[in-house]
Amino acid sequence: ALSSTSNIPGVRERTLVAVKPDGVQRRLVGQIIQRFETRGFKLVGLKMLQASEDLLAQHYASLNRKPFYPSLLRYMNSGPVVAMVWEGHNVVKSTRMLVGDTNPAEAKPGTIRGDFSIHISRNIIHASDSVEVAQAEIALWFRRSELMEWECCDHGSVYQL
Ligand code: IDP
Repeated sequence: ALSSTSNIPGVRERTLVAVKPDGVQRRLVGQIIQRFETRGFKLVGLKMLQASEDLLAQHYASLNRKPFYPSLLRYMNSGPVVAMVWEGHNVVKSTRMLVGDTNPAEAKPGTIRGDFSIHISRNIIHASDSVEVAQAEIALWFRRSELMEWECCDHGSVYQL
């Protein structure tokens, strides 16, 4: 049964999610993880860390000319973050939908940002915005040995019988 359900295209897609320092401070880690679990996605990596300036500079390299870049790095470096890798069909796009608009004022109720945050400079969570970016971000944040290969027992119920 595992081999047939694993043939669904893109079922091994992965994305990087990080609860930012404000989300950790506000004790939202559990509720955030619960949304991904109840949706049916599979957790394949999880750790708490204090992100270094070097890691953050690489992670946000594409934003390094933005006026908010210095304060963004200070914010992300201000305390521990919880980084995770979630796996499943279409997980990158579905996660962006779960997370909501970058600006919480635009994020719909029901999304993580829309339910738990107010201002763009403290929007509690990061999620990769494309499959290619996700691959690069996972490689940046996690060692291969920190990523688990495992089969969820409910795989067939989540995808197909
Ligand atoms: P994303 O996190 O939704 O992918 P990006 O545009 O990649 O959005 O921006 C990365 C992060 O930079 C945002 O999540 C937010 O924390 C911060 N940021 C983006 N735009 C602004 C801004 O105009 N003011 C302050 N912080 C911002």
